[in-house]
Amino acid sequence: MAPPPPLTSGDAIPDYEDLLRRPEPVCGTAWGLWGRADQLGTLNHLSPARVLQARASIVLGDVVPLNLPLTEFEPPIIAHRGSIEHTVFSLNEFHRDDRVDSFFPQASTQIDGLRHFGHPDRGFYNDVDPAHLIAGRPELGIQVTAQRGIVGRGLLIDVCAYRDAIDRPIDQTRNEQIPVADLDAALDWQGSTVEAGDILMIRTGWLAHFRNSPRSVGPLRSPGLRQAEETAAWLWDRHVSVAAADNIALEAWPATESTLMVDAEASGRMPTSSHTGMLHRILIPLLGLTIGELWALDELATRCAARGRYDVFVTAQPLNLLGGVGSPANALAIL
Ligand code: UVW
Repeated sequence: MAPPPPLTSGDAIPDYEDLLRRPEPVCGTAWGLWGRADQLGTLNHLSPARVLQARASIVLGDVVPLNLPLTEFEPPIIAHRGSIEHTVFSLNEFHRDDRVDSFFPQASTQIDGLRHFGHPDRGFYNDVDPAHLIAGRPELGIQVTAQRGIVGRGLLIDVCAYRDAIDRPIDQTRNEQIPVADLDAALDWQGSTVEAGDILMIRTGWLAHFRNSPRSVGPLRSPGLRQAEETAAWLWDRHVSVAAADNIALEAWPATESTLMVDAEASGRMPTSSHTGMLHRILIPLLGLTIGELWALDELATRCAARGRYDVFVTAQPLNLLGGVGSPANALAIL
């Protein structure tokens, strides 16, 4: 069956239930909605009109960087990511240059591009051939995001402060699943509404907890979004352009409480792994959602609470690395 024509401006974006009613091979996906060759996914929500509207979120002119140091996690929190080796050298006494080796772009505050995850049953965003997802090729590379730039209205959802306020603090020591009902309740509590195109920043409080606790020897755990289709639907139906959080994986980590299954693993065709049950597998490849992890949101939360509003102007500029998978976020909020 021929895929449906791409959306034109003025077309309504189908809601998540409509995506589930799309015909195969695009059932449950956003593939083709913005064209068969689209590489931006939900970043398409960041229209020039929305960037202009986002100016209304700048009230004070204060700038709050949202990035941890590149060397924040030493030793690395994810075992397959190493530590930066930074060398400063000079050609003469009055010159300095430098070099970074062993650089893992997702080792600290990061943006995950659309190459990062495929869905084991469905594939990568817009059915891009996985054989093309290699260094030096452009398909779904982070350079697409870099060349577009992420600019728009940001909205902090301080679910940590909300849960503290209702005397039901998030358990930072385990992979507590945060349901969308808590996001809605936090939004009500702080007096905010998600607008189409928002760059969502969800503060779980995990980062502050991790930075203030002695490094434990047990498995790494953090609270985060619940691994459920309901979470994907919530983000999609609000036309969120980017979903970022101050935790390890945006979603709860590890995904051991997940109910999400894929046929490839259920049938034994693919072994289970630490990716089993991850919400990443829906958000990135099926919906084309760019996600952010380990964003430094504590200072922003303090400023937003003092200002009495949680919408800000956000820019994020990933590295223009051809074929890159992820990147330091280089994100700023302007209040
Ligand atoms: C984890 O591996 C926990 O997440 P990501 O690869 O998106 O950083």
